[in-house]
Amino acid sequence: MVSLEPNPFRITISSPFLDQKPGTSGLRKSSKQFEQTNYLESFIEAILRILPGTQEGVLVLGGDGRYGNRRAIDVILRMAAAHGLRKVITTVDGILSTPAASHLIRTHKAIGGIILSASHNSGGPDGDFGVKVNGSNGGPASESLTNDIYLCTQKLEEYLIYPAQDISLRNIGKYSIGAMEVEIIDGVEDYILLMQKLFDFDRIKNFINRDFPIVFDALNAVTGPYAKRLFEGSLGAPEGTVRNGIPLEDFGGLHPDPNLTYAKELADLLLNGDLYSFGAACDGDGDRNMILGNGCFVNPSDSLAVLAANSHLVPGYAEGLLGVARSMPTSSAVDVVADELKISCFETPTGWKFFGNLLDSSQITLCGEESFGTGSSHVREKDGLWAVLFWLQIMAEKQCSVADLMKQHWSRFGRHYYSRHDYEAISQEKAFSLYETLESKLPSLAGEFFAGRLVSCADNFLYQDPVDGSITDRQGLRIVLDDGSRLVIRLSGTGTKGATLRLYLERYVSANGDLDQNPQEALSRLIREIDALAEISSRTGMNSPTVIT
Ligand code: VG1
Ligand code: CO
Repeated sequence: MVSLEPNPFRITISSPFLDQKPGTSGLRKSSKQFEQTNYLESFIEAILRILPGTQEGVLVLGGDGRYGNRRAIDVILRMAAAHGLRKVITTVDGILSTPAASHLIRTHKAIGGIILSASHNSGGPDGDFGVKVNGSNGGPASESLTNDIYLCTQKLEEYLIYPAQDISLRNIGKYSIGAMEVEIIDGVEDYILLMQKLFDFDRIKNFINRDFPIVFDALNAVTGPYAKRLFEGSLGAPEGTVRNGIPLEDFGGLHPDPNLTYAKELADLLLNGDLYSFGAACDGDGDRNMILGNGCFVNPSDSLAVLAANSHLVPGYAEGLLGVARSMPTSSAVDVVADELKISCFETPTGWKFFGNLLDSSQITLCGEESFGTGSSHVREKDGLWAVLFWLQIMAEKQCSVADLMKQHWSRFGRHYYSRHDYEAISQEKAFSLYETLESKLPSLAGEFFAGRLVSCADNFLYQDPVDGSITDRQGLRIVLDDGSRLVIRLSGTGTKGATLRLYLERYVSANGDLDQNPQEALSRLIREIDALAEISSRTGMNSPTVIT
């Protein structure tokens, strides 16, 4: 057959370009770095060489709408065609949330997906860009796949790409590049259908429209179109329920990180106002969620525990949970629930990829991280809007407020006072030396007293995957005390400026103890003593953390 298309170009690259392995979820750098000649292209070349099944395979592609998305989609389509893929599925305007991408990969039996997002990092020409790679199970690429992609970038000499093509992403439709088909679909619809299978929309609709006004902040990022169709469409909430609902290239200057610092407007509405009974926000790519009630902030570790304890009220989970999992720094609140439900509870390193094997082998149904991430076996990513619907369904069934639900939970299971302190943009050198010095002190801590309690374990967390036996070590320093209190310190794998040090603090108070303290006060002794031991303020020169959750 005669092809009217020109052959793909071979572009020579001079030197290896990645200075370090991609972090917790993909490659995340400043937009400026991604604009360097052949930078994006080199990473994509490595992905397309390493991802199994590219010949004749189907790939899912989209992003959170940030600056750089459109150009990246164009480049990836042309490179995918040059690598012999049969088809790439992308979406109108390239808008695709991370959980929706995970769902599409699974339903279309794709070889994987490329999601263009730096998640909760800021966007725009002066912000960050990122490339996440997902495998055929719909989840973030495994450690070994990420490693192979990284090694491949170190010896690349050329990449393959088709010359520029004219493909509009404005409407749904089909195009071709060489022998490859490009299908542009509505990126929202399939996701809404999936949610309708898991939740009882009629009951939620009745509940929120009776006397339970809700508000959702999309922070000008990817969840806007999804949330509008869900809340203002299917669930009949009034127009205006979704704030900042149009994805903007620079997120309108907002930092799309749903926490009390960056989603301040929403937090004020709920914590200092009386207009709404429930508020929620998601991050740039839609996989994180923050839950607020009137006068009440829900700690994400507690959120996971509440979902697990009440899952029988949600149609999609009424048959019970296979098991649960949490990342190591996440509080043990869900462990207590799992105990009572008599199901297993796994502790994994930070990063969603570690839940993949447990979900795939049907050992768990729910999982979560302290970093505003909760999810289930319905996809292989954490899912922000799913968590919001889960909360709404529980409250619709129990006819109660967020604050009441939290009180009920603690008075049944006890309370895990919990906080995360982030020290952002400190120098790499200072961060590494602080970390290494603390690590060297750990062996002598075991059996000694710390903050008035005996230290029962002090180590650097090592994880052995229960399914494939693979070992991942050095996943965070932890000090565990004999009353269950825990202190964890790790360095972030998603920051782009210097290093970010994360300190996680946890203290358990049983159901008959004082459940009504301010978390920072309840944790004050641990905070003081870890600062002295790890020399955080003296070494960083910072008197307080950048963000407290
Ligand atoms: C952070 C969170 C981690 C999360 C990761 C990706 O990583 O702590 O729990 O899985 O971001 O989230 P780190 O290494 O910076 O602590 V997302 O929403 O950026 O995909
Ligand atoms: Co995210």
